[in-house]
Formats: sequence, C-alpha cells, structure tokens
Amino acid sequence: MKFRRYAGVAVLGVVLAAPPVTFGPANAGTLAKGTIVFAGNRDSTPDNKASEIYVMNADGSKPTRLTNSPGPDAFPVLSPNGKRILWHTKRDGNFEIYSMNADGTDPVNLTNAPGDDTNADWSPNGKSIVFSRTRVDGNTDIYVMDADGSNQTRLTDSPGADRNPDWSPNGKRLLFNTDRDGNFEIYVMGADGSDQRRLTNSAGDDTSPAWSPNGKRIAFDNNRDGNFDIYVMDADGSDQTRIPGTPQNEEDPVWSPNGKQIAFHSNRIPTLQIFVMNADGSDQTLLSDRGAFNFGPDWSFHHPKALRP
Ligand SMILES: [Ca+2]
Ligand SMILES: [Ca+2]
Ligand SMILES: [Ca+2]
Ligand SMILES: [Ca+2]
Repeated sequence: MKFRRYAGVAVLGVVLAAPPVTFGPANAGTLAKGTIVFAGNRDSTPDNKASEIYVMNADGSKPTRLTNSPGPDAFPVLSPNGKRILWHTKRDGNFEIYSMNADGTDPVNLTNAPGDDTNADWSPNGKSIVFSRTRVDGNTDIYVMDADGSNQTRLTDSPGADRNPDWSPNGKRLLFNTDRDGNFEIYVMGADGSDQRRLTNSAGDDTSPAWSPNGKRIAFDNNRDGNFDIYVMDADGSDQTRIPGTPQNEEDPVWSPNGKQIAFHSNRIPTLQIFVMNADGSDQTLLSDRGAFNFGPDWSFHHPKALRP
C-alpha cells in the first residue's frame, strides 16, 4: 500500500451517477471470504471529489460505498475476522487511522497526531495494529498500537521514510519499505522492531510489500524499469521474479485468501483501476468500474491462521 502517490487523492475523471447500495441489517456483521475492499471516487460530486471506501465481491460485482466524508478516505484493510475495517482518512485535517464495522457503521478514530497516520494493518489475532506515522519533524516511522488505539509505540527509528507495514501470517514479522539506504527497499523486522533486515537491493523503488497467506512469498512493486511492475520473491528476498505488466504502473499487490491470485491497481486503461491475476501473472482481468477511479485493494481473510468468526 502506497502513501506517496495515492494517499486518497481527489482525481477528476468520468463519474458514474450510480447510487450507492447499502447493506441490509441481515448481512451487516461480517464480510464474506473473498470480499475485496478498496478506495474509489465513483460517487464523487462537484463538492466532494475525494475518494471513499467501498467493498465489492471478488468478481467485481456489487461495489458498495462504506464512507461518506469530505476528506479523502483510502487504503482499507479487513480485520482477520471480517468484522472491522481499518483505513486512513483526512476528514480531521491530516490523515488519521480509523476503524469501522464491515457495513460502514461505528467509525472510531484511533490516532490523533499532528502529522499523517497512514497505511495500517492488523495483527493476525486482531489485537494490534501497525501503521506509518509522519511526525511534525517530517520523519516517518513504523508504529504499533492496540486495536483500540492505546499504547502507541514506535518500532523504527531511521532518518528515512519507513512506510507500508504488512504483518506476517504467523504474527512474528513485519514487512515495510524504507528509503534509509537511498531509494526504497523492502525490509523485514520482528514484530517488536528488532532484527531489521533488508530484502531487496535494486536501483528503483521497492514498495508495498505483502506476505502470501502461507508466509513463504512476498509480493511487492518496483520501478527499476521506469514504471512500476509487480514482483514476487521468497520470504528471505531470494528468487525475485517480475510479473509481466505494461509500460504503465502496476502497484500495491495483495494476495487472495488461497494464495493463488493477486489483486493490484494499475493505470493501464488509463484510469487507475483494480485488476486481478493468477499469482504467475496470467489472466490479468479488470475488476473495478472503468468509469471511476479505484485503487488500494485488500482481500478479506488474507491471514489464514487468524481467528475466524
Ligand atoms: Ca494524524
Ligand atoms: Ca524513519
Ligand atoms: Ca530499491
Ligand atoms: Ca508496469
């Protein structure tokens, strides 16, 4: 998940006038396995062009709006039990982490810092949240907190921008990207911030790391060839493989619950849209609505060992 380019931008484009669909009380509690949450602007108006949070079925059907705020709302992440969604929103002036029920009710403000708090992820047991915080001194580091926002603790302390944390399926390790060495690289560390190790060493920016459900592979994106493409590597950084893309950007990969597919966003058509493909890069298929701007997908139950409802 990327803060730099698509934090929750207000992008002009063709806008469909489809009314938002709402969940009925009967299915308000838990999102079904395979549901995809994302951000988009399909319901933008002249007064509010900022992105909102949506949910859709894994085949792209039934996109449903969950937020309606004046500021950008972006990068939703499903809780391991499918009942809550984390996301970042600028509704309070700068970016804060919020959580809400899977039907959009009960939004709870979890951070309240003067800088931007972004790109949160759940621990596999749902009890902790890792996120990026840009402090007033301009430095960005990885922080962890309890699921209710308490006990906010810094995990990294580098002069570089440490962003985009992703919690491992076994709960023990955290992936993130940092430019502490020059350009962005993928790093891994213990869940307490210990043992920080570099996994990539490329000329371009390596960002948006995502564990596969079994913890053995890592998807990420890199622009070493002049535009972003998706790569997959082993958990120790070996066997880095580029997935065939386009001269446009392919970014922000996230694995399907069974690890066989990867969703991502790309501006290849050329508006920014969500696509899905097999993990080897075959069968790349448009999922989201061509008439709007859609980005930052997350797939429900991407922690297979997590607590289930
Ligand atoms: Ca903030
Ligand atoms: Ca830092
Ligand atoms: Ca790099
Ligand atoms: Ca590309």
